[in-house]
Amino acid sequence: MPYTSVLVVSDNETIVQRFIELLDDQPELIKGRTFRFACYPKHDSLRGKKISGYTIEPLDIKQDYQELIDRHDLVISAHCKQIFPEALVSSIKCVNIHPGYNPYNRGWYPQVFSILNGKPLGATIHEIDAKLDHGKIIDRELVELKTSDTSLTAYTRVQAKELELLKRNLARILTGDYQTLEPEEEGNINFKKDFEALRELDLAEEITFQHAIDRLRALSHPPFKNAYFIDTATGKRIWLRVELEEE
Ligand code: 0FX
Repeated sequence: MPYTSVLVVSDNETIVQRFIELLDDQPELIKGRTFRFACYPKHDSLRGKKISGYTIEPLDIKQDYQELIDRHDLVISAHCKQIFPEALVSSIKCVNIHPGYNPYNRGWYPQVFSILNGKPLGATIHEIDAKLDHGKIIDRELVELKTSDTSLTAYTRVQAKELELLKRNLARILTGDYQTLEPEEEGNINFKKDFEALRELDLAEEITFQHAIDRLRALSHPPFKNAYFIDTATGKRIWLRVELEEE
């Protein structure tokens, strides 16, 4: 069944910009349907922003989901930080673009955890069900993780892959004309608190260089200040990140 009233919710400026560019480049995608773009109400740089002919509206999904059910037949989450209520995902088709290779390292910052646990990294487009990054897979592809990668260099590759998958699948998603694949296992999931727990380095911890380098490159994502240790002289945090260069 072709969808005609599409809501795209995103809190990621690059993804939303590219999504709109894709619609501008392929006018057949918008023919016969309306698109509306929204973000988290407190997203200061996206809220109210005009991109091409679209204005990014503030939207509180938890509060306004009934209106979404009444007004739209397809919701696409393109890095939306709000969790979709079960009533929403069970009433209308909801699709998610995820910067990881489901079902591995579902949830927060997949490339950070792939660097640490060696699980596959990639990008996935999937139907949303009641669990996080869990529903039937529409398309996914692996992204190479190099020994010299930091979170930033891996993420750059993942984001390019997400956009490639979006380009390849958007027309099919809009017409509902696609096959799905069940994730082969439940996989694993990481939350924001798991990322936060990695940030403080214990100067007395004895680990191998391998582990230390992996921890530091997983936390190196400029301009963010992620990894730190406490300076015993001043009691203040000292931030650090690494750069790796292949021969
Ligand atoms: O939009 P996004 O790339 O993705 C995150 C989740 O990883 C994803 O699973 C979820 N579906 C989506 C709604 O939110 O996150 P971001 O734009 O906040 O950050 C991008 C990268 O930047 C992240 O992978 C790691 C890095 N980063 C970000 C922040 C805010 C840091 O290293 N430190 C930070 O403090």
